[in-house]
Amino acid sequence: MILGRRGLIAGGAATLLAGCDKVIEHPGARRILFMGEDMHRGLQRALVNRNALAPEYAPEERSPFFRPNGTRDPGTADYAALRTGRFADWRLRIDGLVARPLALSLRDLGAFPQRAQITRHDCVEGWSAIGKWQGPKLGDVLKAAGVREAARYIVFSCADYYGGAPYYESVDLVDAFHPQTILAWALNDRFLPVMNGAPCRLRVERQLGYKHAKYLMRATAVASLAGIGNGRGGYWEDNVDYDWYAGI
Ligand SMILES: Nc1nc2c(c(=O)[nH]1)N[C@H]1C(S)=C(S)[C@@H](COP(=O)(O)O)O[C@H]1N2
Ligand SMILES: [Mo]
Repeated sequence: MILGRRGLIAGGAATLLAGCDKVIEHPGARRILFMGEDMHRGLQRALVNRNALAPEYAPEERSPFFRPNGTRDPGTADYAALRTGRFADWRLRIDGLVARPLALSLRDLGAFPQRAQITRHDCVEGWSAIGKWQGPKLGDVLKAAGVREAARYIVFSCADYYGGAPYYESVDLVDAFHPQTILAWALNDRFLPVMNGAPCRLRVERQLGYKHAKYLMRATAVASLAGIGNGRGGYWEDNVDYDWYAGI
């Protein structure tokens, strides 16, 4: 990076700045970056754009059935036990580069301010579905955990294995703190069905479907994706060469 992160945008939220190397990797942002005097303003605009909201829909636009894709049931003994207990013993661990590691129950997630949003899910395989999701903002949960300065990404570990490898995903802090990025525990005003990721899945509405990790077990703040899986930031990124940044 050319400028000091701190000097870049006066008063800019650390949450925005933290994702900024990744923004610069975007070809458009790179072009803006080298436009000399406009550099500062251009970068600011690039960051602001990443915080634009995904479209939201009316209740009657919801799909009658939110079709599942990928894993429909993790099928492990651990998951079966959690499911049998109606997820009372499930905890979402928030750890890594945080000041206060957390282990959150569904009740804990419900105690955060809630956000509900009716959005369209777009899968790379060429289908989409509209549903209403509810849960706390990931950003609020991360603030409660106290994400450290050095953190650049949040890595989500899931309960399921896909083709033998654990499903995982990651986002940078721009997406992590996006107002529509939530830890959803409800779909269409009911607890998540198992096929859609019970008890909790990520909704990261500016990204394609495979980034929306289901069956969440753990969210880890890290400085680098190296050494996690094959180091490319997610199951599909590692195995099928999907883009890490799947912005829509
Ligand atoms: N843990 C986990 N998360 C996952 C998947 C998966 O197989 N396992 N599939 C992904 C893909 S490709 C899509 S399109 C969506 C599907 O979400 P849905 O099953 O609620 O339709 O979940 C994503 N998240
Ligand atoms: Mo997908």
